[in-house]
Amino acid sequence: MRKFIIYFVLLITCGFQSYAQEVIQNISSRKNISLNGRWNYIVDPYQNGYFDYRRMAFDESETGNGGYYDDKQPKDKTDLVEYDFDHSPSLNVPGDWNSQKEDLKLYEGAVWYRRLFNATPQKGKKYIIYFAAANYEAHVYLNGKKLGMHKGGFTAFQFDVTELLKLGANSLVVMVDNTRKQDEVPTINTDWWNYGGITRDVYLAELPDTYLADYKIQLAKNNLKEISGFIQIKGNQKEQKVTINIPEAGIKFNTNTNDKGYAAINIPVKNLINWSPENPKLYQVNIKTETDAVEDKIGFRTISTKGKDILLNGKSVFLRGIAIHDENPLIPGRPRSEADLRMLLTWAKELNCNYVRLAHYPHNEKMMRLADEMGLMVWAEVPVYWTISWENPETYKNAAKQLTDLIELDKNRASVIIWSVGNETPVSEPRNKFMGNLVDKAKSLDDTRLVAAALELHREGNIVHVDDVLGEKLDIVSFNEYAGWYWGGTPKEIPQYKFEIKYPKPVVISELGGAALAGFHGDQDTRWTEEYQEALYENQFKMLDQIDGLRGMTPWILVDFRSPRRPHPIYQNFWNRKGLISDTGVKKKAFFALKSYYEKVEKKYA
Ligand code: GCB
Repeated sequence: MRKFIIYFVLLITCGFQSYAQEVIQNISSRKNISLNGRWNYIVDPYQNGYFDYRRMAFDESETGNGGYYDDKQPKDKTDLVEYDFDHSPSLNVPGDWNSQKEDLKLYEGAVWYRRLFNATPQKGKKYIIYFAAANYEAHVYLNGKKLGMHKGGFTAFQFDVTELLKLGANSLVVMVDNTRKQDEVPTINTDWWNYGGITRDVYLAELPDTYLADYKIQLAKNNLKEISGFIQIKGNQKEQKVTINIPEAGIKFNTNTNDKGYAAINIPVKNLINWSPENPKLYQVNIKTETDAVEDKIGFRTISTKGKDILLNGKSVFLRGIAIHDENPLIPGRPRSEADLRMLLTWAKELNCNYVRLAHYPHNEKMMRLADEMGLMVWAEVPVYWTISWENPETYKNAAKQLTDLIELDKNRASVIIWSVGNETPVSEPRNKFMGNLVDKAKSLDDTRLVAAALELHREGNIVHVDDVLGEKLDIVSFNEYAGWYWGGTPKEIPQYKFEIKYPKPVVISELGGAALAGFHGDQDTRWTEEYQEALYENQFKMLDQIDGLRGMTPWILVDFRSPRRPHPIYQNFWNRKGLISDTGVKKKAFFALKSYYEKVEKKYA
């Protein structure tokens, strides 16, 4: 009897806590229909649609029924139903709710989304529903049945719906909850807007029953002469012949997957044109199995460090970067289309950048593809930000999962050269362990890229020390440094500071900067003026040029962005004004200061 109870408890807890599966590689190239568009929604601050009046979750009840996901209409005139998706207002997907409805601008909590769609499922096919991101926690239901849940506001997730998909009308319901919580990743305190909702694309994809689930096709570590990686097939027919064809490079490679559906790939290559910002060459790559076929566009490059140098394809480079949030200031809100993303990267190119820091969380898969295409190297990051719950094992698991998902999804993008495991995390024993484990995790998942974190520094007089123990494990030294803004006096006082950096590695400064309200002018000592910000940049360059290992930087930040931490009614109005471009797209003076500095650096490294 006891055994039975334990079994039953296990069954229900596992059943109800079913998490999303790992996502397939390259969703947009599969046969799919888009589930973007207008979704009806119900705002649910008390989570009435999820819990009954005793606060028991409906989807954990005996029948699993009772929540808004049933998407019910009254059966007859006597029937009581207290919600109605059909007559509820709608939101655009992709898109956060805050920027679409004035009354949701500051809303944090649960919102129910519903999308009706038609399907014609075929026998012998597999169907998945794929969300490119929903912030923060998503509970997903198809035709009244729970598919599972996902945590993490910036990573993709999917569910197999082969069994539940109906011929004709289907109802897809998602409860998205963006409540901030101390033990989550990120935690309650950040410096960006907590945009909620289904913020990225949603797809229904049709796959063959046995399908190409994943692949990695990249140059081997430090080796311009070999493509290495793997193919992973899922389904019943695991042992298959596989062909990888890269026509333009004259490559046709045949192999077989084993009984686990796996094949390692090692392809010797000659005369490949290597991907670089100057020549962002992408090759058409066709992968064919006996049951499936996928096409991709992939660039080939190596990235490594040697002493204080960063080597791209074996050649020393300087990372002329800028930091970017996943926000279009002109909405303002989360980007809704590829054009929004392209606008941000076009600004970075105008600044003469060859590199961007996509802060502080995983950005859209499409952003990485655009960076590939436009020739921008990328620092990609997870939202391990400030004061995470270092001692909670669940928090670590969550952070490690988000890091894994980021690396798995974007591993074929040549643009991505750095995985960052976190930002400005205060040194302590539990933090060192947590962050150290994340570094090991990143390295175990991908040994071909660099691993970094934005560290903190401390000062003694005019000496700035960078000696965080985590630096030992990282490939480059990166830190956020706010001389002239949070410390260090006015801009002209900046050059007196000298750096003592413990590690003989390349230094890539992850943040520096100060704020200015576009159009506000004055002298160089007056805060918030464009002149102050410009002088801050000019004097930073004087100071930073003294660091002999300086190999790059990503000043904070490309564009002004919304933040609840920035209430000043005249200068901020809930915007962080450290952008080089204003919220209306106007370039501030500092934009041109950085641009001309980068022009000089570019010549030096040409
Ligand atoms: C930082 C944070 C960044 C903030 C920035 C600021 O160090 O990493 O997220 O927005 O400072 O403006 O204070």
